[in-house]
Amino acid sequence: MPTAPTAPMLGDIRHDWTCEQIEALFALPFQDLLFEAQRIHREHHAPNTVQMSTLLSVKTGACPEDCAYCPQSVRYDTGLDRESLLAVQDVAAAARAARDAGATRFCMGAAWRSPKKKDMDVMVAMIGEVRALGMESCATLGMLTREQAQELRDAGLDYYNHNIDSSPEFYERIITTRDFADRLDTLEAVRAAGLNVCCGGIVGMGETLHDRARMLQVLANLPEHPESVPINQLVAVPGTPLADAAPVDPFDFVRMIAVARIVMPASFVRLSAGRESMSDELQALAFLAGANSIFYGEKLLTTGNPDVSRDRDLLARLGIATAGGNGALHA
Ligand code: SAM
Ligand code: DTB
Ligand code: SF4
Repeated sequence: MPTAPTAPMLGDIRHDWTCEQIEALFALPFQDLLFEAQRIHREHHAPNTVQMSTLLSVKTGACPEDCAYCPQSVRYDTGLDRESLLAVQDVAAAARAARDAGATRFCMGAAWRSPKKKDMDVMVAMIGEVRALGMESCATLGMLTREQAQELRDAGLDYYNHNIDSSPEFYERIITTRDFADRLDTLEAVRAAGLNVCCGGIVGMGETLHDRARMLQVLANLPEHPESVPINQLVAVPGTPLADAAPVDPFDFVRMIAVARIVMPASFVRLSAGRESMSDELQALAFLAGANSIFYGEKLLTTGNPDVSRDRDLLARLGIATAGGNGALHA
């Protein structure tokens, strides 16, 4: 006998979120929202555990794109020295140091619109070095064709980071050199190659609450949820068009993490850029809201991140252990 359709429950893996439903989550009293987020977190993840990735900019500055938040765009004078692609052995040494410091994933970023053939050969070699250290590998190199995504996968790449950054509607106000559909095309190519997807965005660029809800709606309604969802707080860099953007209300930032946790229950939600300026208490709230991964190491790509000693101290004070993306616990 056919059973009557049941209403979806909070905590179900769904791909049919309406924007109104997501906005309703944002409108919950703060305590109710955090309670739901933490409850759902515990249904899908080991509590009191975070995964740590270390970033390295393997090619810095002089990017042809005009992303208004980014210190690496060639169009803004941010005082950044332009650097050519790093040598493979230097990247291998940085990955080894990151592993020895406790990171389980090494993420290589390049300020490209998309990689060229000769860049791909070097990236393949770098990925091989990271995998040989027993670490998970991640790269963020701009737009990829299906063939490039497959080449990276064949080289042993585990994750590809490519953020949608904001809502489709707000996107064109922060980037004019590519469009939202380009981002989705690359995400599709990454998925088709069998790579894990790391995709999120930025809070604090002047977007509305509706834009934040729309961004999460797009992510949650992808055919598969990204395995990793970085939520960045804008690092307002002097010289970029967003240098004077108004700071985000810390509780609104925590709400963003909590709603991401609820709409993508099984994904790792990464408390990403912006931690250097966050208090320990705010970071603790973000973990309570369901964040379970961080970038670890003194630098993000070009801007600062908390010192390793501060992070170790914070995690110890909160009783949080570190774990690999596969859930394997480390010391
Ligand atoms: N060029 C590639 C691309 O755009 O996909 C990869 C590197 S890019 C720096 C990776 C991501 O870093 C961006 O999509 C954005 O979400 C984040 N990001 C860049 N600058 C930032 C800033 N000032 N504050 C917060 N997040 C930032
Ligand atoms: C992501 O979402 N955040 C990271 C990573 N993916 C590549 C990058 C943050 C960059 C912050 C500005 C900078 O350091 O240049
Ligand atoms: Fe270039 Fe990426 Fe920065 Fe945009 S975010 S300017 S594509 S490095």
